[in-house]
Amino acid sequence: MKITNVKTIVTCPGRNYVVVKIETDEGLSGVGDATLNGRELAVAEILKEHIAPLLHGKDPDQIEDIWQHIFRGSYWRGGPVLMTALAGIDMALWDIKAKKANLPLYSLLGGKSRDKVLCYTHVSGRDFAEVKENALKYMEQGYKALRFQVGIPGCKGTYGIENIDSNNLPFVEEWEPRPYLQTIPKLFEYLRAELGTDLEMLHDVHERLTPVEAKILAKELEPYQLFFLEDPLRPEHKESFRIIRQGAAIPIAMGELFNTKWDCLTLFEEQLIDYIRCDLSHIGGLTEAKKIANWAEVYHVKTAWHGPPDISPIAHLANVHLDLAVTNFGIQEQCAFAPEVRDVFSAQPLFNDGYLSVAEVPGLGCEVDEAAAAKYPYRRSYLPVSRRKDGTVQDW
Ligand code: EZ4
Ligand code: CO
Repeated sequence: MKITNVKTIVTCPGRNYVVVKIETDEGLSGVGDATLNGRELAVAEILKEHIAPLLHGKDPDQIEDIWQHIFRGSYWRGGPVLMTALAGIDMALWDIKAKKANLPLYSLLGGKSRDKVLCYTHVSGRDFAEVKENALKYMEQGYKALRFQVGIPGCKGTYGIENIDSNNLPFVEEWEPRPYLQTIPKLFEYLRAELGTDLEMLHDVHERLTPVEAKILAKELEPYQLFFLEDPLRPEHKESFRIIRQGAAIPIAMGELFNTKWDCLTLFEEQLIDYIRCDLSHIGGLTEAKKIANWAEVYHVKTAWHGPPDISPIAHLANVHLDLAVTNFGIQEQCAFAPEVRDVFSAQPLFNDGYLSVAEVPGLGCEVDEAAAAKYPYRRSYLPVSRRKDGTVQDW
């Protein structure tokens, strides 16, 4: 089999997505997700101009070789733009391989280790009561795990609380650590009292704290037994996680801003985290994520792959195929998509009573309707920017 065409499809059914479609001389094709929120056209251009020409005539069976060729063979390596482009190629190649074998993708990744995968979704609110009301709706749908964010008094546009996308320029949020650190432990005290002890509860710090602030928060959250505390620190200095680890008995999750397996090195080897939550679309796809999952197993680290609405159903399906296969699966982040997404993408993971699964069909299980995709043209969009009250740029 030979690759005859590598298409890049940019579409905006509710929000922007970048799809890679690889076609072959045998008529089989595969799709991958190459969406990088707020950097969509940079990825599309690297795919069209620099990567697609390398693949024509190649055997799509040779995924590892193609992966290494794009990653190392071109000398310049890594970073979110290149690794997202590589992820799109990688997923599309796995899709072709599984379709050719006439097997669901999870089968090629080792086969099912479980029947279904525990998932969580995002719950937020302007105040504690609104968070609780929203949580009850999800619990009625069967959710057994929920991630909680809440409005912080005196701050503006706090993460997870309101629609912060702008088509023109980034929305500027205002954030301060003191009210945040005072509010979050009280939120979980309230939620445990109101919602009980069975529900798994999670919280995303979104890289906003300093190591000692994170240690204080982790310690104060101990009594509420969170499933995990997500992304407490910026991703650059991994040794900082030692400070949190030594200070609190609370599971720590990290990884959505990582771009290669080497980002996991210190965190794994020093056992500084409990859940690795890389984004399959930003870390070079299934090939790299499978290696990370297998390596994590050695250190008792479980998986919790990133699953936000700003990556497409293709990446969400890739998540669940890998979740079904690896032995050290932890939990899967899951989100509702805009209704228009169904016009373009034929499938999403199947939700039932708090768990996800995939349809028993060959490949990843998703086709992309190119004519429908063309009806939703790209719209420029930015992630928000967060600033302290004095104007200093702060991690969002
Ligand atoms: O803010 O994917 O855990 N999920 C997250 C996400 C990220 C977005 C950034 O594009 O932190 O909602
Ligand atoms: Co997150």
